[in-house]
Amino acid sequence: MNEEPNPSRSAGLQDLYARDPARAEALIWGQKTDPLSRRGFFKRAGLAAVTAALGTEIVFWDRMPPGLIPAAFAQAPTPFQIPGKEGLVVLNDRPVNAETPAHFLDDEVTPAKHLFVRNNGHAPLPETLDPAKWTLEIAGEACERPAKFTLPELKAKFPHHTYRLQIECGGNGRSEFNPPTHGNQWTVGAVGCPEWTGIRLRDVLEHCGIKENAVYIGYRAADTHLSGDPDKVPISRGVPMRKALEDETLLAFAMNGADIPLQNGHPLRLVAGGWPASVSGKWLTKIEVRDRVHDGEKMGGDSYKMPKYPVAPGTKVPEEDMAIIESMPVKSIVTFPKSGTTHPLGETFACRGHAWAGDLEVKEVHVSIDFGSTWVKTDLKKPANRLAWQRWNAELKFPKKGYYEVWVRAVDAEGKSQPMLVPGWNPKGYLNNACHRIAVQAV
Ligand SMILES: Nc1nc2c(c(=O)[nH]1)N[C@H]1C(S)=C(S)[C@@H](COP(=O)(O)O)O[C@H]1N2
Ligand SMILES: [Mo]
Repeated sequence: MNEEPNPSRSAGLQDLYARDPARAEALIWGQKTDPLSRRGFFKRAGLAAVTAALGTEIVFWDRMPPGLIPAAFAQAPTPFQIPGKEGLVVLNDRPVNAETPAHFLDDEVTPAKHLFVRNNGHAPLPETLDPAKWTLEIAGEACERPAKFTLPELKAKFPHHTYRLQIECGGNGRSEFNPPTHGNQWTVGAVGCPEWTGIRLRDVLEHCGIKENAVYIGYRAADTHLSGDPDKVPISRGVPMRKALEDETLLAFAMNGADIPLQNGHPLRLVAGGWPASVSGKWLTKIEVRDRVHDGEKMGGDSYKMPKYPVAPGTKVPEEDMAIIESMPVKSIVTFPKSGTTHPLGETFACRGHAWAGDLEVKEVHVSIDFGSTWVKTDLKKPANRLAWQRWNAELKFPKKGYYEVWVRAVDAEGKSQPMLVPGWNPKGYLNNACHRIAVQAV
C-alpha cells in the first residue's frame, strides 16, 4: 500500500503508520480493520486515499464514528469489489458475503476469482496469515496425544492429496423461502467446486491418536467476532468422526494449484465436501477431537439445523425437534447459457451445467422446456472424484418462436430428485434445492 505522508495526521500517528499500519488504522477507526468490507476498504485505504477519492479534505476526520462510510460514497457508481474476486454479487460487506451468478460457475473447476465468500466474522488481517509460521493444534478430550504442528511440518510429514470438492452454503437458495427467513438472501450462487490440495485430516488425527470415545471433531479459526469481543468467536463447527475420517476430508493448503484466496481461508482450511460449507473451517488454527457432539459457535440453537418433521411456513420449532444438517440434498444448476439469452429458432440449443448430491453421486439429470410437463434426459458425466460436482450437457429444439424457461432437475443415486418448487419451509431457510431455471427467447 502506498501511504503518502498526510500532513493532517499528528506526527505520532504518522510514525505509528510507518511501523504498524493496521494498528494505526485501528486507532483511527476504533476497531480491528477488516480489509475487505467496504468500510474496511476505506479503513485500509487510509485517510489519504479516502480524501483523494472525495477530492476534498475531511475536515473533522478525527471525529468520524468508527466504520462510517462517507455519505458521498453511498451512491458509489462502481460497485464494491472484493480484491481477487470477479463478477460476484456482494450481499453484505460486514461480514463479507458474496455469491456467484450462475453463468460464472460454468467452469468444471471453479476458478478462485469466482468462488463465493461467506464470512461470519472479520477475516484475519492478511499480514497475520504467514504460511511459514502458521500452526495447527490437534487437541480435545478424545485426542490421545495432543500436538501442535507448523504448516511446513504438516506438509512435510503427511502425504498430499488433490480432490475436486464441492462446497455449498447450507443457506444457498434462502431468498426463495416465504415467509422470508433471517440470514443472507442467497439466490443460487453460494456454491463452487474448486480443486483442493492438502493432507488428510484422518492421517493427522491417527498420528495423534483417536480415543475410543471420540464422536465428533470441531474446528477453531483465526477470524474474529463482528462485535470485536475477543472472547467470542464467529463460528466453530464440526463433523461426526465418520465424515472427519473420510479419504476426501482435507486440511487444504492449496486451491487450484495456488494459495487458497485470502477470503476463502488461506493458508489452511478444512474441506469436507458435500456437507454444508459451514463445516469447512477457514483460517484453521485448531482441531478438537470431541467426546460429544461439538458445541462450538453455530452448532446450537437452530443454526444449520432442520426440523425433524415437515412444518407449516412460519412455524416456531422447539430446539429438541431440530436436527443438525449433514449431507446436502441433490441439486443442479444451468451455467450456460446465461439466463435471458435469445436463440435462433432453427438452431440446436446447447445448454449445460453441474449437478451434485452431498455425499452421493448424481444418477440422472433432466431438463424441461415446458415448465416441467415433459423432461429430456441429459448427458451426465461421472464425477472427477467422489464429492465433485458432475457436468451435464443437453441439446434441445424449440418448437416455435417465443419465451421459454429451461428447467433442470437432478436425481441422486438413491432415486431422490429435486423438487420443482421450493421445498419444506424451515426456520433458518436452509436446503432450498428447488430446480434452477433460465429464461430463453427463441427468435
Ligand atoms: N473460520 C471460518 N470458517 C468458515 C466460515 C467463517 O465465517 N469462518 N464460514 C463458513 C461458512 S458458513 C461457509 S458457507 C463457508 C464458505 O466458504 P468460502 O467463503 O470459501 O466460499 O466457509 C465456512 N467456514
Ligand atoms: Mo454457510
